[in-house]
Amino acid sequence: MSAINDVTDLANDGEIAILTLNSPPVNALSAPVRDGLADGFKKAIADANTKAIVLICDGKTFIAGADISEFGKAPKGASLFDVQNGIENSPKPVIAAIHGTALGGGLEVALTCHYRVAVPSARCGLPEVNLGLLPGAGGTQRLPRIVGPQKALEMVTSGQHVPGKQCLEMGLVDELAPEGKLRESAIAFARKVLAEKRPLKKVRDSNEKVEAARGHAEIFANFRKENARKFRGFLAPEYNIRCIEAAVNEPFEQGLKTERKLFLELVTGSQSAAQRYVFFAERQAWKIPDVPDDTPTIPVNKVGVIGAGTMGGGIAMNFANVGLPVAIVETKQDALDRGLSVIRKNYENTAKRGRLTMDDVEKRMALIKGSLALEDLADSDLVIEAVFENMDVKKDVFGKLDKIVKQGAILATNSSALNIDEIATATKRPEVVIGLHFFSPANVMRLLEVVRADKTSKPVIATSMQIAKKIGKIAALVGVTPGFVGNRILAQRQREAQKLVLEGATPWAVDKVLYDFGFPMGPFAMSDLAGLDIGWIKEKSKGETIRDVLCEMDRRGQKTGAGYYDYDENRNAKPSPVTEKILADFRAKKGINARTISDEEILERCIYPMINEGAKILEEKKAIRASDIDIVWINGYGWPVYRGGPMFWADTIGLDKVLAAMKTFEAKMGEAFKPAALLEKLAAEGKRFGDL
Ligand code: T1G
Repeated sequence: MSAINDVTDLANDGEIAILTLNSPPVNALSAPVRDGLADGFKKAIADANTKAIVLICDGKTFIAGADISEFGKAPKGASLFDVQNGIENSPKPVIAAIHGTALGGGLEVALTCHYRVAVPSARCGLPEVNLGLLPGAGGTQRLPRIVGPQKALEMVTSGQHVPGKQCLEMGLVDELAPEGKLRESAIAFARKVLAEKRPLKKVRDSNEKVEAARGHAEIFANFRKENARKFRGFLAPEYNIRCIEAAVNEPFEQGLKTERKLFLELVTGSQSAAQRYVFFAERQAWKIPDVPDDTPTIPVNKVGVIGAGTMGGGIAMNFANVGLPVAIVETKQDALDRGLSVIRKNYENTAKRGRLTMDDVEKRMALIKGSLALEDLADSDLVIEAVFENMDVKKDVFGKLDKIVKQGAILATNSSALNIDEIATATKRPEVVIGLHFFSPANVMRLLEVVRADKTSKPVIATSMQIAKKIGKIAALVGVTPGFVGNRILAQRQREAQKLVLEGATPWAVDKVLYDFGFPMGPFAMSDLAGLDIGWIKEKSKGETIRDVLCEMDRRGQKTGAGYYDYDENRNAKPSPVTEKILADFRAKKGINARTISDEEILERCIYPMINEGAKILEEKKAIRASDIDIVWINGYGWPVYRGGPMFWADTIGLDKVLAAMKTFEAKMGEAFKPAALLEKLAAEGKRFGDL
């Protein structure tokens, strides 16, 4: 065994050279790794005793792509293309031995090897699109030559990680090795290649599948049409499609040039910068400065959920999905039956879409036990309360749990806004009380706001973050403040959206500005979807707000066929002359002269107060870092990921610009636009939230 450099070793097993990478955490193609590969292959190829070469990685995974942290920096070390050409043009067979994840540049390197062997648990993919990019090292030209253009389109625009067995079926790998026996299997395979004098298979030369698709432009037209809604606002998916088109319509080298040109456009663009920021922000969010990784955690093997409504049911599914038994408690049998049947229906729908088997459905339902007695939660390690959003109701439940549930268990509330410190006062063990704020539908939405109360212990925080990761959530630790981070910031946007409509804008004009900005829908369409009568009490309604008037007229949203919008039988929304009349009457009653409001003012008044509130949240230390606020808004409130989140976006447009506009609005509209001290300070110092 000889060290090529700090991250690369070269050894021989007889006539087989084994080049091993060891660059934790994920053997990313950093400069040292590229140098190691370049020198290692040169040495092995030059060694007369070596007849074939196996490329393998130590650690948890094969190469998981280019080193994302190097993007935007001056290139150093060997170029990836030179490394790949060195491998592909090797006069000796090169076999890639894949475990963990061969992703992005990692799979692209493997695709320049002549053969690939993988363990079944391995997964291969080109997920660059999730970083606002495309596979820029030949992946868009080589992948369709193996799996065909259609499958290549699906893989590069979804970023899916394809399991080993499927990779074998698609021809992405040539053989599966038994788990734990990858190295010896790859060496044996290399010997087989030599013994059977198999050719040096270059993927670039296998053109059958791309030639077969030549002249079938409908492949791409249909794909674009089928995915138009999903790809809306993103640049990268379209650029990936163009590269696969080039693979079909252009010779390999020309296709590589097209890929390079489009890659450079994306990597220097704002969308990829935002999505790369989000990649690291999602990983930063797990790190809590005063709760180190070695903080002891509480074993959670049994979960209790109180309330089998929409939230309670969804929450329970998260735990059953990862094999944890859940007891779900309701007050009445019919409510319990209804809750359990909704859970079963959700699972059965997922099975109908082929993402679960009926056996999976039964296994998960078997893990969810219904109950009418809180006492059945006595032995739970974690109890999550999801009852009606009322402080007295919650304190009553926590008081009861305090008497029933075993010591050491975590008592969590799914409150979306209430003061967790106050809820904790209903118990004698506030140190185990924490907020676990799920988002509806709780079994689908990725975000979990973990709300740390004053007395919440570090083991409870560490355990809650760990559980969040286990159930596949993106968690952000936030402090106790009304509405926590997400809803507190949302309130700013909702307030301004309502005011803009009073001043003369139409609900659909406001919605269009935010929809075009990249949100899945605007605030008024969102309200119609959720129902305008949430928290509305008919007896107390006095027509004081637009919503009151709409609800009094039984325009309660999609469910009544009308709200702010009118809806057809397929729930398609269209602007409503009735709502326009209601608005005009309402303004007249309030003595408001409607004015024309520009899209720019609508956007600034809806977004800038959100950024300002984010700054206040940071000032008050209710969020650890600005990127956590971005993670909350991207994963819980539909902020377009290619804009990086409100705080990142503010940094891209310039805090001085946000501050200036806030001051202008403050002068005209008062205190609501008073700039946060932190915003003033950073703008004055020419700094960004990202510098904090
Ligand atoms: N570059 C740099 N750092 C990376 C990295 C990468 N590609 N992948 C992971 N890390 C860091 C990550 O920040 C974290 O650091 C640690 O590794 C563990 O990651 C030319 C242009 C491989 C499935 O998109 O999907 O190739 O927080 O917490 O959950 O065409 O990481 O510990 O300091 O996510 O076990 C394409 C990205 C790149 C794959 C492992 N590749 N990575 O998941 O660990 S672009 C990707 C992942 C490219 C070429 C193009 C996942 C993983 P820290 P982790 P995990």
